Amino acid sequence: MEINTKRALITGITGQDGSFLAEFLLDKGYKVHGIVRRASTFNTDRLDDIYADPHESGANLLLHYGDSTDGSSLRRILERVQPDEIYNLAAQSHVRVSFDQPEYTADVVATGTLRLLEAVRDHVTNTKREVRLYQAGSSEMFGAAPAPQNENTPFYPRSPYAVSKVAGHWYAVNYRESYGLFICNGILFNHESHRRGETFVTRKITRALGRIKLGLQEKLYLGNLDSRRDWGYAGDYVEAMWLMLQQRTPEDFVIATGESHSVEEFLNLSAEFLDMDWRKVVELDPRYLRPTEVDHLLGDGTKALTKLGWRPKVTFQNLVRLMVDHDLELARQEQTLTRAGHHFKPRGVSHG
Ligand code: NAP
Ligand code: G4F
Repeated sequence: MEINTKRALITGITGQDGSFLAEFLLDKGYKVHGIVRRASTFNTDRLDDIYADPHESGANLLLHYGDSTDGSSLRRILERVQPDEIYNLAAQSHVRVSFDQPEYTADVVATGTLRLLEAVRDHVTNTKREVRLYQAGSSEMFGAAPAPQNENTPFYPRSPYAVSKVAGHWYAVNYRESYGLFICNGILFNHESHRRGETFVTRKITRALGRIKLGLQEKLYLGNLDSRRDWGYAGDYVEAMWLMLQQRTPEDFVIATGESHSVEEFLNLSAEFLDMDWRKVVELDPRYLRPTEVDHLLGDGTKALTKLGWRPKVTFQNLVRLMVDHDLELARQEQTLTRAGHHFKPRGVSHG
């Protein structure tokens, strides 16, 4: 671990990216603070490996209750933490769900970003400290814009989620230009891992095929198999977030692999690793179709390579492999427990 005296604050620390980023920054010697929203069950599973009881001295990961819909909590946390770097990752991040909950999505993703920017603006004015902020933008903002997409491609959002991310992006640009704040927009293409939420298509596939392979589940219901995504590995992408904030001047960057695959290709490769024929177990369920789809996302990450020296390390094949292996192991554990008499209830109906 490197020696560092910097403090980072992560919103959305309990999510996939938040957990990878927290690990990455702890390794760099940062003191890491995270904002956790209150839930009736524990939502910190992804942090279990790095979380230490704050009563123990030397804990470098500290969690605070707060919510992107609650500006006063954000302001209080800023005052308490006095961060050098802020990573705004909090979001209702599911595109399909955003069609069901458009107002809530806008409140968290668009107005939540604005609340944080306002809090940072006042904090910087009052304390004269330099605070650097990373805003989690998304390739969904490109939506229907033809591939490949780069920093100069005009946005054409196709969901309430994407519209909200576009608003967050432009709020961030405006606060950078109006108040001279150090803010970078990362425009990240899809990135996955064994910690990906189970209602996103990649994890939904690897989780279900693992369970079907071991006889724990019969069918996998999916929506559109034709859309193409530029899928990378989340562990690689959090480094790019950090690199952006280490530059001399704040700029926006596309982060992508430069390679796209269809959902069907992801399915094919996952099934191939498991020696299965997915056509026998996958069925279409229109519930998983979107009113407006994004057909093809393919990023051009030339600027990130040139200016940040960033390139992805994990290939598509290795990404699928690591997710399939992880989820087959999870299914094995479930099978062992089932054989020992533990009863697993079916998972609830989801919009995933
Ligand atoms: P994720 O796994 O869905 O995590 C989202 C995080 O936001 C979770 O910690 C969640 O808390 C938190 N959150 C949700 N609503 C909140 C609220 N009202 N107040 C405070 N926190 C809230 O998403 P991810 O994949 O890690 O993505 C991180 C960020 O990057 C998101 O902004 C996402 O939109 C964006 N992004 C992701 C990708 C991708 O492919 N993964 C690509 C481009 C952009 P709970 O754990 O309690 O739910
Ligand atoms: O895995 P997805 O839900 O991810 P999507 O919509 O691309 O969004 C993710 O990536 C964005 C970056 O581009 C992030 F900003 C966003 O927060 C999120 O992380 O769906 C991928 C594709 C879509 O075309 C969808 O229609 O898979 C298709 N799909 C087919 N069947 C399905 C399903 N998606 C889901 N979630 N569930 C299905 O059953």
